[in-house]
Amino acid sequence: QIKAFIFDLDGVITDTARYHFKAWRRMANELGFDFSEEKNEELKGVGRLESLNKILQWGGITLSEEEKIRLAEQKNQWYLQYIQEVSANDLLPGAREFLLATREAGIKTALGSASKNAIPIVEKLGVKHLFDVLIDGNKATKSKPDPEVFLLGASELNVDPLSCIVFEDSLAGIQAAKGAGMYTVGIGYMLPKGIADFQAGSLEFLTPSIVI
Ligand code: B16
Ligand code: MG
Repeated sequence: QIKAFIFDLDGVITDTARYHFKAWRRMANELGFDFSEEKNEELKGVGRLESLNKILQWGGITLSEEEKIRLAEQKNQWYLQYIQEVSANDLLPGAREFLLATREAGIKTALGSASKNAIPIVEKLGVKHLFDVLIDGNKATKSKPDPEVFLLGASELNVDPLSCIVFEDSLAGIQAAKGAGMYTVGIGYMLPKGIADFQAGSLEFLTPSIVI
């Protein structure tokens, strides 16, 4: 029996990927190379330092750990500037309604994000109170595809991982959810076919009873 829904943030509740892309690209450009939006797909759901390592590899650049930390910090400063203006208008279609319907159906809700900035973002979006539990990149130390973020969500909600459904837009995130033994709902159009147990373009035309 399904007791909880766990939601990824970026790509499911809101679209912060474009701001991450803008900031990482600015950093890459300063280092003298560029990368495409298609490549950016590989960074979705992946933590900050892992993302940086991938980008540096694409640019064929090797740096010391201190230099990497400095660059990751610089990228985050730019990212924080870009997300200043985030408001309820930036919720993806149907996100708020789906969260409300989930709670009305008596199903618990958790946020399961790799982002260290997830909590200020859900505050700006005005949906923080719709989550029973918030797991972000400060609580979860291992990046998706490690299942840690979702297992922590289940544990804080006090439900069996097998009673949870995860809503995810990224490949790393779907792999993380599967590793946690959870049923997966893929959101968006970027996932390879057949990866998630159930696939939908957005939360807009979903109801909790369709996915259970
Ligand atoms: P930060 P999610 C992830 O969020 C993003 O998809 C990913 O692109 C980003 O690098 C990661 O958070 C870390 O974000 O730099 O803010 O800590 O999809 O797991 O909600
Ligand atoms: Mg995501």
